[in-house]
This record gives sequence, C-alpha cells and structure tokens, in this order.
Amino acid sequence: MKFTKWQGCGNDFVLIDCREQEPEDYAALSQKVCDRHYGIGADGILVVLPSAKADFRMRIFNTDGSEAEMCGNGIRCFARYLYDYKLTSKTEFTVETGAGILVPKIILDGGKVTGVQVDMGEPHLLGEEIPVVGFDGRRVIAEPITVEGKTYAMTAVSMGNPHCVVFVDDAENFPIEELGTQFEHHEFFPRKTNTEFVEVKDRSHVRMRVWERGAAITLACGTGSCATVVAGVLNDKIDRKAEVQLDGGKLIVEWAANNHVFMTGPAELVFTGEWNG
Ligand code: ZDR
Repeated sequence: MKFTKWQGCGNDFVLIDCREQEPEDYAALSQKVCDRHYGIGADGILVVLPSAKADFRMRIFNTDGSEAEMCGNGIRCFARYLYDYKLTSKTEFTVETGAGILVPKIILDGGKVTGVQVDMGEPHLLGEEIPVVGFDGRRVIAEPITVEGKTYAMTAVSMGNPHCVVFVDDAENFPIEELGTQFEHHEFFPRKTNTEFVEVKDRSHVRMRVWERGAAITLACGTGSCATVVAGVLNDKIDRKAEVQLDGGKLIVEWAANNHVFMTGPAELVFTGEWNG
C-alpha cells in the first residue's frame, strides 16, 4: 500500500488514497500505521475517497482508531495532495467531510504553493450540537467545569468535532499532560472532546496548546484553532481575525461576517513510501 506522509504545523498524517481499494478495517490500520515505534508514526490517517456530493471525500482516523468528523490541519494536507499529485487541476474544490462539505483553496505565489486556506464552514454553538450535556438549546460560554478539584471556565464550540476552550494565564506551563485526558473524558462530553488551553497575548494574537481527543498532546490543531478564535470572540477577548501560535507553527483564523470560519496555514509533504504491514 503506497502512502504519503504530511505535516501541517507539526500535526502529522499518513495519507492513503483508497479510491480504488479500501482496507478491511480502518481503525486497526490507523492504530498500526500511526504507531511511532512499530509503524510509520503519525497523529492520524487521512483517507482519500470518491464522493457523490463533492469533488472528493476525506475520512480521518485518530491514533486510537476512532474516527473524527473533521481535521483542520489534515484537510490542508489533503488539499495539497490532490493538487500536487494532480488529482485535480482546480485550486479551489469541494471536500465531503463529517463536518459537511468544506472548500479548500490552494494559495499560490508565482506558481509555488505557499499554503492552503480552508472555508471551515460555520461553528455550532448549541449544547446539543457540540455535544455538551445539560446545555440543550443554549450556548456554553465561560461555564464552570471542575477537573481534579479545580474549576475552570469552559467555552464549547463544534467545528464538526467537539472542542472545549479554556483560557489560562500561562499556556506554556499549564499541566496539559496531567489534566488533558480528564477534560477529554469529562461527563459533560458524551462524544469526548478536544481541549484547547489558550493564553491571550493581545486582541489578534493567542498562544494555544492542545489535548486532542483520541490522540493526546499534538503540536497543533486546526479545528481547535478555529474553535479558539470563535471562543475568544464569544468571550470578547480577541477580534474576529487572529494569529494562533501553536507548538508546531502558526495559523491565521478569521470568523468572517458570513459566519464562516476561514483557516490559513501550511501543509508540507514529508516523505512517500510503501506500507508492508
Ligand atoms: C485537531 C485536529 N488534528 C485538527 O487539526 O483539526 C483534528 C483531529 C481530530 C481530533 N483528534 C478529533 O476530533 O477527534
């Protein structure tokens, strides 16, 4: 099985083109492939499939085999694969995901790809849409959540996948390793959650670190960066366009007037290979 390996802000993925042939068990394949000692090593696998509704369909599986609805860093890598490997000649196309049909746009400078911008669609803010237990019909903005005896203010946002955004004074030193899994499995979140720990630098700059559902700490999270900017606006901490500084790079996110969230950032091919597993 041939594959390509990609990274976007250090969030890394193995991309497999399954338009012709699909594996029997995606969950098992993802667990094996993502293993950093016995496999290729990645935060998830991205699967290219045909779509009846869009130009292509993307599926993403986490390292633990669970399927995510969407992946922001992944879709930039996915889009660049389609363009670089000439599966499309268009610079803007549609991709069916678990979060609906999204529209990536290849950014060119003198014929060279410098990044990818993605229309990530509209954020979902009602409790049952995210989902967060006990918040049916209303938004979850700066609500108390208690973890290990300490209470934090959470703002919950779905970008197709669930996110819990917590503003902290010092993102660098926040004990994510100890607390991340407790947020992920908190009883508020029936489908578990990704959690972003965010320090506001000024109204257009934030520092964000993430604990990903099904993948633990990663260097970056695209949907999480979008959720962060939406949460920052809802709490009146930042403006609608901001730079999100992640462990592995930075993303520009804008929650536009039409309610769509636009994310811009890099997507890089790391290597290509053949999987013998
Ligand atoms: C966070 C993520 N890497 C991205 O860039 O958006 C998405 C991965 C999927 C995530 N772990 C989930 O929702 O289960």
